[in-house]
Amino acid sequence: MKTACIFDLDGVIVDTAKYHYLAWKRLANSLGFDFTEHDNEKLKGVSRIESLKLILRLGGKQLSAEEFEAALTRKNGWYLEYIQKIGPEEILPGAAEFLQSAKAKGMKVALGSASKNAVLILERIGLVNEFDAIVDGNKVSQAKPDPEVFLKAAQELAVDAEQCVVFEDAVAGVQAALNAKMAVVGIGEASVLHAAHTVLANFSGLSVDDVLARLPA
Ligand code: B16
Ligand code: MG
Repeated sequence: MKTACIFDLDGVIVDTAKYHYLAWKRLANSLGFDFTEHDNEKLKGVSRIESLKLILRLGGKQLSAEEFEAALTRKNGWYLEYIQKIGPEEILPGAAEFLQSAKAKGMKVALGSASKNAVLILERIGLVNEFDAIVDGNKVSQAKPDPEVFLKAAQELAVDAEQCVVFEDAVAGVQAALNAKMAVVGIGEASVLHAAHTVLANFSGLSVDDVLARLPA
């Protein structure tokens, strides 16, 4: 029986990918190359460090260890600037209502995000007190598709992996949930997230019962 929901943050609860993109593009431009929205798709769910490695590969650029650290700090500074303005209006369609439907059913809810800015974002959008557990990029050492973030969330909720349903927008995140032996609902396009047990365009008009009915028992 499914008794817990674990939500990814960026791309599931809130659309912060566009702000990550603006900050990475600004960094790439400052290093002398461009970074397109198409390339940004590859960064969804990918940790900050792995994202920078990927961008540098795309730009054919190498940095010393000090320069690499400085670049991460610069990018995050710009990202924080961009997300200063976000509020509850940036919650993705139906996500807050869906979260409430899971809680009303007595399910436990956790956040499982790669972002080190997750708590700040949850505060800005007014959802920080809605979760029974928050596991973010500050609490894990292995990036998705490693299952660490979701296994830690299950541990904090005191439930077994098979009791959990993960909601993920990224291919790496779907794989992380499968690696954790959890049920996984993709949020986005079925053609991209085909490994998930089921895929929704978004949460609009759906309750947790609607979604549980679409999962294998
Ligand atoms: P930060 P998620 C991920 O969040 C984003 O999808 C990814 O683009 C970002 O690089 C990563 O968090 C790290 O974020 O720089 O804020 O620590 O989708 O796992 O909620
Ligand atoms: Mg995501």
